[in-house]
Amino acid sequence: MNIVNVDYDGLIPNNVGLNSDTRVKAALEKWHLGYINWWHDMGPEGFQQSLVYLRTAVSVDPKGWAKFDYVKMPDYKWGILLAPEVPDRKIPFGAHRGEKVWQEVPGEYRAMLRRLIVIQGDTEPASVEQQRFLGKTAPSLYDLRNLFQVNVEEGRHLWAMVYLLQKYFGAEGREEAEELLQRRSGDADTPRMLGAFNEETPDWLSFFMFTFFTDRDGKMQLEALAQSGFDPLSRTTRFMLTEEAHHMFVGETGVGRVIERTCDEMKKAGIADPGNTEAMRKLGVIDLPTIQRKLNLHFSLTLDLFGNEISTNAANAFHAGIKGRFREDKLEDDHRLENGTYPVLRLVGGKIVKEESPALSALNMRLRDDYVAECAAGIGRWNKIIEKYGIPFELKLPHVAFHRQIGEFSKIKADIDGNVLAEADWKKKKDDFLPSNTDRAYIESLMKPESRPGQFASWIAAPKTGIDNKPGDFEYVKIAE
Ligand code: BYC
Ligand code: FE
Ligand code: FE
Repeated sequence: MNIVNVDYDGLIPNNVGLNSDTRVKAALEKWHLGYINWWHDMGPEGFQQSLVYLRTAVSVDPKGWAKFDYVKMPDYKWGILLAPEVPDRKIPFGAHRGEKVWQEVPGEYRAMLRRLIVIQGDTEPASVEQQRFLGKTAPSLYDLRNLFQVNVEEGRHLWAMVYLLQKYFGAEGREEAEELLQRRSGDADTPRMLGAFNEETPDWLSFFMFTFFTDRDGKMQLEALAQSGFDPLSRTTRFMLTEEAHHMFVGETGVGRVIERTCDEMKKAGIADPGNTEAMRKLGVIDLPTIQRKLNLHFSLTLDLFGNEISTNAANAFHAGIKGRFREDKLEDDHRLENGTYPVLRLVGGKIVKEESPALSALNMRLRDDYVAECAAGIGRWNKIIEKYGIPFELKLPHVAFHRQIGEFSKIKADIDGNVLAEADWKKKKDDFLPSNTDRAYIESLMKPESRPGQFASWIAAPKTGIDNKPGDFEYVKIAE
């Protein structure tokens, strides 16, 4: 069969030849029932009968892989799509560097691979659960559509991992696939696996911050897995990355539009001091210091997703050829890292210091550094908007030691500049750094739905262009009564 085109005939669109793989096909069709039940229970609240202008993957050709059309979300074609096989691909790093990539799970790495796939899989439905109430307060039909686009694609990402579990991990894999539908974000007894995916996404500014910061962790982790010597994992994550770009676009432009609206209102009202929160809140926009506090929260929560700075798990996964570095194939070194070192920020005698650590153990740190650099570039673009209005305010990334639950700095309290604080000082200053109850209540008060085509809530600017080049007043969601 043609690997670029997708078989759309069955229940599960795919380019993995599911029709001739009856065992896996039957397992997935059974899992599909559970998935749809999960979607109805934990997917977007309401709007299931509405027609949403969604993009669906219909090919894996990078030049034209998607089509746009009105779809009811439960009818979305959640397919299993692998990027085309790279002929003669070799394992790009680790002890097996240069050997032929694996098409089957190497026995010795089975447990490690399964764990990584399950963790990756767990985050996808978790994010949908976190975002499930946002539809009710969407600031426009354009944003509502983007939310649902992100949601259905995160659903597809779950499919991508479940396919690997069902195809390559036998009974254990089937069990894991079931459990992915059982855990619930924020649940006291059966929470999702990683901390940030049990947090709330209570409002749309959080949603935009989440898609900017947390989906970007998704991107980094997928990039690292796309390098994998286990070829089916590499191919499936490579295709996921094509979808991921839109999620980060939603986040970056979403926050950018909030900033623009705020600056515009400040200028019009002649408010010179960005710290004059009260005046800005009277105008129904989100003041820049509050945006900074939201940013501090989401950045710090997301840093925890990189795991410990020094990690044997990460070292083992690299050594095994299972999880590589960001753009491993573009890096020029021995790709084995058995000798080199890498600078790591550590806590030594209560102080934050940079230490050279064995490169292999420092791989989480390295991926996190690549991540921080991308975040910083995005924030630079947000600051350009503020600058354009001539407003004296600059958004900043907080120090990596700020507000951490995982790793070196989870044992201390630090401010956003990385100064270690005594517990009492932290308590006093916390509301300067993180959204306070008052901030949350204010933002919540703004969350009123706007469902007229082409109209936007008071606190956010219109986007520069439409989705799929649609005009400004396009009806992205036809809301069913
Ligand atoms: N929360 O050796 P360490 C996405 C545990 S997002 C709770 O440092 P490792 C998406 C750890 O499990 C991308 N526990 O860990 C975004 C270990 O426990 P065990 C998701 C944590 O393995 C938006 C112990 O601490 N994909 O796709 O080096 C929307 C020792 O830790 C946490 C992946 O994460 C935590 N944050 O690094 C939708 C890729 N951190 O096993 C989707 C797959 C660590 O000793 N996962 N622990 O009991 C991985 O590569 C790694 O598991 C991690 C952790 C990078 C997450
Ligand atoms: Fe995803
Ligand atoms: Fe995503």
